[in-house]
Amino acid sequence: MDQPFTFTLPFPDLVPSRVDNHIQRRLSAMRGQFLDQKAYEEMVAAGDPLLYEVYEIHRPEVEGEMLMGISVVHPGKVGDEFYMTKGHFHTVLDTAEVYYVLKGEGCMVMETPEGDAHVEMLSPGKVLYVPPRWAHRSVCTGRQEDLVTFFIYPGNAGHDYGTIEQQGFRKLVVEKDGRVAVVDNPRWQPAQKEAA
Ligand code: PAN
Ligand code: ZN
Repeated sequence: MDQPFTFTLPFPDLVPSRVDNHIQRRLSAMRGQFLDQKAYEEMVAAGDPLLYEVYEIHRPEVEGEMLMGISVVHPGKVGDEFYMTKGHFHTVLDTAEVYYVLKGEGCMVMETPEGDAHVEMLSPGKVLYVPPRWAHRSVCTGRQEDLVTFFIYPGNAGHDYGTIEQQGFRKLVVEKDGRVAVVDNPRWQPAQKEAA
Protein backbone atom coordinates (compact mmCIF):
# COMPACT_ATOMS: atom_id res chain seq x y z
CA MET A 1 0.00 0.00 0.00
CA ASP A 2 1.39 3.40 -0.98
CA GLN A 3 1.75 6.11 1.57
CA PRO A 4 0.44 9.62 0.88
CA PHE A 5 3.18 12.05 -0.06
CA THR A 6 3.73 15.74 -0.61
CA PHE A 7 6.19 17.84 -2.53
CA THR A 8 6.64 21.56 -2.73
CA LEU A 9 6.71 23.97 -5.63
CA PRO A 10 7.60 27.24 -3.96
CA PHE A 11 7.17 30.65 -5.58
CA PRO A 12 8.90 32.44 -7.17
CA ASP A 13 11.49 29.93 -8.40
CA LEU A 14 9.03 27.05 -8.97
CA VAL A 15 11.68 24.38 -8.64
CA PRO A 16 9.88 21.22 -7.46
CA SER A 17 11.31 19.55 -4.36
CA ARG A 18 10.69 16.14 -5.96
CA VAL A 19 11.59 15.23 -9.54
CA ASP A 20 11.66 11.62 -10.74
CA ASN A 21 12.32 12.36 -14.40
CA HIS A 22 13.56 15.51 -16.12
CA ILE A 23 12.82 15.65 -19.85
CA GLN A 24 14.55 18.24 -22.04
CA ARG A 25 13.22 18.70 -25.56
CA ARG A 26 15.38 20.45 -28.16
CA LEU A 27 14.32 21.90 -31.49
CA SER A 28 15.67 18.87 -33.37
CA ALA A 29 12.93 16.75 -31.73
CA MET A 30 10.29 18.89 -33.51
CA ARG A 31 11.09 18.20 -37.17
CA GLY A 32 8.18 19.06 -39.46
CA GLN A 33 6.18 20.91 -36.80
CA PHE A 34 7.23 24.52 -37.40
CA LEU A 35 5.96 26.18 -40.55
CA ASP A 36 9.19 27.99 -41.47
CA GLN A 37 11.37 25.01 -42.36
CA LYS A 38 14.31 27.14 -43.47
CA ALA A 39 14.44 28.94 -40.11
CA TYR A 40 14.06 25.54 -38.41
CA GLU A 41 17.05 23.98 -40.18
CA GLU A 42 19.20 27.06 -39.58
CA MET A 43 18.42 27.10 -35.86
CA VAL A 44 19.07 23.35 -35.47
CA ALA A 45 22.42 23.75 -37.27
CA ALA A 46 23.30 26.84 -35.21
CA GLY A 47 23.01 25.08 -31.84
CA ASP A 48 19.71 23.25 -31.56
CA PRO A 49 18.11 25.34 -28.76
CA LEU A 50 16.28 23.89 -25.77
CA LEU A 51 12.54 24.53 -26.25
CA TYR A 52 10.96 23.03 -23.17
CA GLU A 53 11.46 20.88 -20.09
CA VAL A 54 9.16 18.60 -18.13
CA TYR A 55 9.63 17.55 -14.50
CA GLU A 56 7.68 14.36 -13.87
CA ILE A 57 6.59 12.73 -10.63
CA HIS A 58 6.55 8.99 -11.26
CA ARG A 59 3.47 6.91 -10.55
CA PRO A 60 2.36 3.63 -12.10
CA GLU A 61 0.77 4.29 -15.50
CA VAL A 62 -2.50 2.55 -14.70
CA GLU A 63 -6.14 3.49 -14.29
CA GLY A 64 -6.83 4.97 -10.87
CA GLU A 65 -3.43 6.69 -10.61
CA MET A 66 -2.81 10.36 -11.43
CA LEU A 67 0.34 11.57 -13.20
CA MET A 68 1.58 15.06 -12.40
CA GLY A 69 4.43 17.32 -13.17
CA ILE A 70 5.63 20.73 -14.20
CA SER A 71 6.10 21.90 -17.76
CA VAL A 72 8.44 24.79 -18.60
CA VAL A 73 8.29 26.19 -22.14
CA HIS A 74 11.08 28.66 -22.83
CA PRO A 75 10.59 31.93 -24.76
CA GLY A 76 11.65 32.10 -28.38
CA LYS A 77 10.48 31.77 -31.97
CA VAL A 78 11.22 29.73 -35.08
CA GLY A 79 10.56 32.24 -37.84
CA ASP A 80 7.37 33.95 -36.61
CA GLU A 81 6.14 30.93 -34.65
CA PHE A 82 6.52 30.77 -30.88
CA TYR A 83 8.30 27.91 -29.10
CA MET A 84 5.86 25.14 -28.21
CA THR A 85 5.61 21.56 -27.00
CA LYS A 86 5.28 18.63 -29.40
CA GLY A 87 1.67 18.16 -28.42
CA HIS A 88 -0.31 14.95 -28.39
CA PHE A 89 -3.59 13.13 -28.13
CA HIS A 90 -3.88 10.80 -25.17
CA THR A 91 -3.67 7.19 -26.37
CA VAL A 92 -6.79 6.54 -24.32
CA LEU A 93 -8.72 9.34 -26.03
CA ASP A 94 -11.37 9.55 -23.33
CA THR A 95 -8.99 10.90 -20.70
CA ALA A 96 -8.83 14.54 -19.64
CA GLU A 97 -6.09 16.74 -18.18
CA VAL A 98 -5.91 19.79 -15.91
CA TYR A 99 -3.29 22.54 -16.24
CA TYR A 100 -2.67 25.25 -13.65
CA VAL A 101 -0.66 28.22 -14.90
CA LEU A 102 2.05 29.26 -12.45
CA LYS A 103 4.08 31.76 -14.45
CA GLY A 104 4.39 33.40 -17.85
CA GLU A 105 2.17 34.03 -20.84
CA GLY A 106 1.11 31.65 -23.54
CA CYS A 107 -1.67 29.51 -24.84
CA MET A 108 -2.92 25.98 -25.19
CA VAL A 109 -3.67 24.89 -28.75
CA MET A 110 -6.27 22.12 -28.81
CA GLU A 111 -8.25 20.10 -31.31
CA THR A 112 -10.36 16.96 -31.56
CA PRO A 113 -10.39 14.15 -34.13
CA GLU A 114 -13.87 15.41 -35.06
CA GLY A 115 -12.41 18.70 -36.33
CA ASP A 116 -13.06 21.10 -33.44
CA ALA A 117 -10.23 23.54 -32.69
CA HIS A 118 -9.77 25.84 -29.71
CA VAL A 119 -6.94 28.07 -28.47
CA GLU A 120 -7.05 29.16 -24.85
CA MET A 121 -4.90 32.05 -23.63
CA LEU A 122 -2.89 31.21 -20.51
CA SER A 123 -1.73 33.54 -17.75
CA PRO A 124 -0.77 33.01 -14.09
CA GLY A 125 -3.61 31.79 -11.90
CA LYS A 126 -5.64 30.30 -14.73
CA VAL A 127 -6.81 26.71 -14.50
CA LEU A 128 -7.46 24.98 -17.83
CA TYR A 129 -9.53 21.84 -18.15
CA VAL A 130 -8.67 19.87 -21.30
CA PRO A 131 -11.63 17.54 -21.81
CA PRO A 132 -11.35 13.97 -23.11
CA ARG A 133 -10.57 13.71 -26.88
CA TRP A 134 -8.75 17.08 -27.15
CA ALA A 135 -5.12 17.02 -28.34
CA HIS A 136 -3.10 19.73 -26.58
CA ARG A 137 0.09 21.72 -27.13
CA SER A 138 1.42 24.54 -24.90
CA VAL A 139 2.96 27.61 -26.47
CA CYS A 140 5.07 30.27 -24.70
CA THR A 141 4.32 33.74 -26.07
CA GLY A 142 6.37 35.71 -23.53
CA ARG A 143 9.39 37.62 -24.78
CA GLN A 144 11.68 36.76 -21.89
CA GLU A 145 9.75 34.70 -19.39
CA ASP A 146 9.14 30.93 -19.33
CA LEU A 147 5.59 29.56 -19.43
CA VAL A 148 5.37 27.33 -16.34
CA THR A 149 2.38 25.06 -15.74
CA PHE A 150 1.46 22.28 -13.31
CA PHE A 151 -0.42 19.41 -14.97
CA ILE A 152 -2.27 16.32 -13.78
CA TYR A 153 -3.90 13.56 -15.81
CA PRO A 154 -5.05 9.93 -15.46
CA GLY A 155 -2.35 7.31 -15.09
CA ASN A 156 -3.61 5.19 -17.99
CA ALA A 157 -3.84 8.09 -20.52
CA GLY A 158 -0.69 7.38 -22.56
CA HIS A 159 0.68 9.71 -25.25
CA ASP A 160 -0.04 9.48 -28.96
CA TYR A 161 2.56 11.78 -30.54
CA GLY A 162 2.41 10.16 -33.98
CA THR A 163 -0.92 11.61 -35.09
CA ILE A 164 0.21 15.19 -34.42
CA GLU A 165 3.64 14.51 -36.00
CA GLN A 166 1.82 13.53 -39.18
CA GLN A 167 -0.94 16.12 -39.33
CA GLY A 168 0.16 19.01 -37.13
CA PHE A 169 -2.37 21.18 -35.30
CA ARG A 170 -5.06 23.08 -37.20
CA LYS A 171 -3.98 26.36 -35.57
CA LEU A 172 -0.55 27.98 -35.26
CA VAL A 173 0.48 30.72 -32.82
CA VAL A 174 2.67 33.36 -34.43
CA GLU A 175 3.86 36.91 -33.96
CA LYS A 176 2.24 39.24 -36.46
CA ASP A 177 2.85 43.01 -36.43
CA GLY A 178 4.29 42.68 -32.92
CA ARG A 179 1.23 40.86 -31.54
CA VAL A 180 0.30 37.29 -30.76
CA ALA A 181 -1.91 35.91 -33.52
CA VAL A 182 -3.65 32.57 -34.03
CA VAL A 183 -3.67 31.54 -37.69
CA ASP A 184 -4.74 28.52 -39.71
CA ASN A 185 -2.01 25.97 -40.39
CA PRO A 186 -1.77 25.77 -44.18
CA ARG A 187 0.00 22.41 -43.94
CA TRP A 188 -2.58 20.64 -41.75
CA GLN A 189 -3.62 17.35 -43.29
CA PRO A 190 -5.35 14.32 -41.77
CA ALA A 191 -3.00 11.60 -40.53
CA GLN A 192 -3.02 8.33 -42.46
CA LYS A 193 -4.71 5.82 -40.20
CA GLU A 194 -3.14 2.38 -40.09
CA ALA A 195 -5.32 -0.29 -41.66
CA ALA A 196 -7.26 -2.16 -39.01
C1 PAN B 1 1.99 17.19 -20.33
C2 PAN B 1 2.94 17.28 -21.51
C3 PAN B 1 4.05 18.26 -21.37
C4 PAN B 1 5.02 18.22 -22.57
O1 PAN B 1 2.61 16.55 -19.29
O2 PAN B 1 3.45 15.98 -21.70
O3 PAN B 1 3.52 19.55 -21.29
O4 PAN B 1 4.36 18.19 -23.79
P1 PAN B 1 4.55 16.98 -24.82
O5 PAN B 1 4.24 15.71 -24.06
O6 PAN B 1 3.54 17.23 -25.88
O7 PAN B 1 5.95 16.98 -25.31
C5 PAN B 1 0.79 16.38 -20.82
O8 PAN B 1 -0.02 16.87 -21.54
N1 PAN B 1 0.73 15.11 -20.45
O9 PAN B 1 -0.28 14.31 -20.83
ZN1 ZN C 1 -1.53 15.34 -22.11
